[in-house]
Amino acid sequence: MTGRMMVTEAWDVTVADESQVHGAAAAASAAALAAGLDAADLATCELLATELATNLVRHAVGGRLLMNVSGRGAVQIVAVDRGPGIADVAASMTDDFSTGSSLGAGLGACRRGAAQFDLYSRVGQGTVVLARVGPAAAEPSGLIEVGGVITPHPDESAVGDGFGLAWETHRMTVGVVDGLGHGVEAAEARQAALELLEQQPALGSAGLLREIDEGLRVTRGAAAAIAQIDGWSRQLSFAGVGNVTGRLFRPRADQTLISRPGILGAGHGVGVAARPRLHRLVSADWIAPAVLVLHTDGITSRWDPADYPGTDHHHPAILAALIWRDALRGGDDATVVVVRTSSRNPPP
Ligand SMILES: [Mn+2]
Repeated sequence: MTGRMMVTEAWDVTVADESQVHGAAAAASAAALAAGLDAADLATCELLATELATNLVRHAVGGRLLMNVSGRGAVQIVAVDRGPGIADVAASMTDDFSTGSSLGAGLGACRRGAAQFDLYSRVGQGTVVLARVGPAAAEPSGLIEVGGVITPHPDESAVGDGFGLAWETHRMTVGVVDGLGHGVEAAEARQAALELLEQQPALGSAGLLREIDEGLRVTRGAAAAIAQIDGWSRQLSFAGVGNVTGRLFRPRADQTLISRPGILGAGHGVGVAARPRLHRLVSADWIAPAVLVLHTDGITSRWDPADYPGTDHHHPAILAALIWRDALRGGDDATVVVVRTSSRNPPP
């Protein structure tokens, strides 16, 4: 099984009162159009956004609706809040659990409408609801699971961050890119980097960074980190330049993966002697259970996966959204991607 996926378009809608529900639905409809969804799926996106936004107003203390276009044919909608949480998740999914609104179709209807649906809640700490819509809503399955969230700089509609996946039978390549600055020119640099990853994932982490460094010379430049996991040798290789952070969590072997300082594509003036250092790789064993978190500098380092018990039984984008919620710096594009060994199919 091989595939490619690129996540580059994003909306971040604050929902604090009823008047903002309409804006959430409008953003969902824009995301559906950008993903090329058909009329039925577009209507589902609007319904989900309306329902989830209404829930944020009625049951939380407000929150945010994050929407991403996951390549052609898929929209991801994530509602995050720091509200009271849901004490009885199973009861909240039944149809007679009303949002108290004539508009509210209920979380049960959301689950039925979405191609993928997940909900994580802790009493006193808040809730994350994930819904994915569209014919391409399923991610690569198998031994490696990936999920993430991206949000734009608050003053921009173009997103300077992005992430891309390329997978073959035994190998998963994940790239997280932060185009320098923000806005349209940052988005151009990010796009150029992700297209290179899409075209030649077989190059490996260091080789891809070298290609991206070369290819981005005509752009403003970017920070990027590439992680490649070989499921046969159970090895992770990581290479990064600039402020994209990698943290690997394994039992008794947590590790921060260090990116080199610098800007990809800005190497015109850099001496030849400095270039080979780009190739530097970090290698680590990839043995279940392992969780790799990659994030751009729109996210601080002030988060700890121990604060989110039980997320390993949920979609990986749930953990990404929790980290986003609690460590967002603000005033920049932001990306969190979670890559992990499958909790459903542990390797023998
Ligand atoms: Mn940034």
